[in-house]
Amino acid sequence: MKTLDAVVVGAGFGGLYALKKLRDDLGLKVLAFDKAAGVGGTWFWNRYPGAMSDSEAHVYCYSWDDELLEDWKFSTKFIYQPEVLRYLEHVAERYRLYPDIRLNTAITSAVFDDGSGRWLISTDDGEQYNAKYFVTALGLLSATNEPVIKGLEHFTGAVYHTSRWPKDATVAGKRVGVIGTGSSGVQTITAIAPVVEHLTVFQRSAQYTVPSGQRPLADEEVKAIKADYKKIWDDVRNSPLAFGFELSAVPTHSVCEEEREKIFSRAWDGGGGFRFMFETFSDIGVDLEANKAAQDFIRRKIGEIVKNPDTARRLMPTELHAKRPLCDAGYYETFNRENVSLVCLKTTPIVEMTPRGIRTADGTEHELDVVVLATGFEAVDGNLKRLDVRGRGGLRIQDHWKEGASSYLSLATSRFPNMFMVLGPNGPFCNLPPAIESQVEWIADAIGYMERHAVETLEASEAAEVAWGQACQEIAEQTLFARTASWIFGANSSGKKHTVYFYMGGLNLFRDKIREVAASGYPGFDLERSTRG
Ligand code: FAD
Ligand code: NA7
Repeated sequence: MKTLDAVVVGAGFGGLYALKKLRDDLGLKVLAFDKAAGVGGTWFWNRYPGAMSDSEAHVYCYSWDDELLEDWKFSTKFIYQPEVLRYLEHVAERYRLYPDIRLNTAITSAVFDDGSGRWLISTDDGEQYNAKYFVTALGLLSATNEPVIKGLEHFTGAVYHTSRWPKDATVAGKRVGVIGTGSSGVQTITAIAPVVEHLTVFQRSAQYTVPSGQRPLADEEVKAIKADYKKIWDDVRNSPLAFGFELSAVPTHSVCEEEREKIFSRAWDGGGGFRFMFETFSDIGVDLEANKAAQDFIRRKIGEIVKNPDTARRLMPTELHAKRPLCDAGYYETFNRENVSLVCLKTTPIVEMTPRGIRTADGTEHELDVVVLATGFEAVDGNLKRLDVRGRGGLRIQDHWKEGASSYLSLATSRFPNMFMVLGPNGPFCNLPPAIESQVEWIADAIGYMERHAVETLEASEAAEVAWGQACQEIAEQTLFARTASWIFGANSSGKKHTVYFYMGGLNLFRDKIREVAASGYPGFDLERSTRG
């Protein structure tokens, strides 16, 4: 058994920064583990064609080192997967993190030992570690959601989940079926349609998506952003969504119809799903009539773009526009291509997979060479629940969270002392790198405090956890997101509890809250001090 101060799991945005903070700022003996063969997390795994951030490049990065910010070379409005991956590899290289990262190594169990007050951690290569701190940075969109489809094993073609896309996968010239039309599906469909022989899209829910407006950035634009970076990051950290633009303060129906149309059209032409939802008007996410105006605008656009009226109708969502907003590189236009067809699973569900393809309820066998599962993730708590994690008295995390995942401030959960979560349940719903930074910095500060004050264990109290969960629930209920089935509320994968998984009060207020807790000696946490020495 090897002895460490801390174990970090995950080597994406969260894990890399946690390793750096704990090792370099606190001087702890730390190792980070990732089951992936490289660093990058999300951006290591999601290599599907068209994979791209929908946060704008200049705010989809770390902000804690001015030199790193200066060196960050982005040349487009949004960033494609290979570029984000290169960035994170560069970070690992630049801060000499690799020697303390064990790749291709999954943590299989983490058990809190009540006697010693330490975590006993096992890996799939048979090693065991003993550490005071256990920091999870397992990702909130990382545990794949694999649909259960009868006969999947009989299919003789290839099956790829978007987030496990093999490096050598080819779809060019093939008959491809894509199941799922969330962000990953929309990006994949739009990217592969021009190169495949035939594309069949299996749509469960029609989607609201707007153009991304992806474009190259001129050198001058990048220079101007960099010159203004201090203010940009101050604004990001002090804004609810942290996406680097100002949220509208104008209610949808405070302007006349003509003006409304103009504002929506400008946002459509400028691009960006979050901008369309939050920069146009202040109430699309909370007011039914406002939401309907946004829905109607997008439905009208679908009607204008898609030439076949029946296809257009089937692509038009009828639900609220209140899932994570999507943006695309010509998604609706894709359905004007002769080699693309649309199957609506609500009217003709998949019955089974056959050796040759997918059979739907109308009896059609859709012959395919490749099936792409763009079916998303068991979001937020998926990876933690797939691990054997046990807290005080051997309590399994699965049992602790049987009524739904919970946390205090998304950072910790009761009965799991010294376990800190980056992007744990009920964390801020926003552009994620600034949320990750805020959380990692809080965790490092808390651990630093423990080290300085001889605190053996820091543990969220049950009461604080319950109160935080209720606060998150109350805030979420004021939004329309709570009334729409999506991964944000755990409604996308079977067997998952539909409940609140995010703090929708904004990153700015979240940061205020966690700062205040740290500054006032960690109320809501039980601290056990050392009786030794
Ligand atoms: P991840 O990057 O998910 O890293 C978690 C790591 O934990 C993984 O590498 C995984 O292999 C590892 N791991 C899990 N279990 C174990 C185990 N048992 N043992 C060892 N290792 C383990 N967010 C935004 O804010 N803006 C965007 O534009 C955006 N675009 C996205 C696009 C896609 C396609 C996806 C899937 C997500 C996107 N996200 C976006 C969310 C994205 O996940 C976060 O922005 C961020 O990358 C999360 O970093 P992380 O370090 O917390 O987790
Ligand atoms: P999402 O947004 O969860 O989308 C998954 C899609 O797959 C969505 O259209 C689902 O339909 C569909 N789905 C899920 N399960 C099934 C089954 N069993 N059968 C048919 N269709 C299914 O995941 P993404 O990967 O696209 O995006 C996740 C986030 O990553 C995204 O928001 C970005 O932040 C990056 P549904 O709409 O639920 O009816």
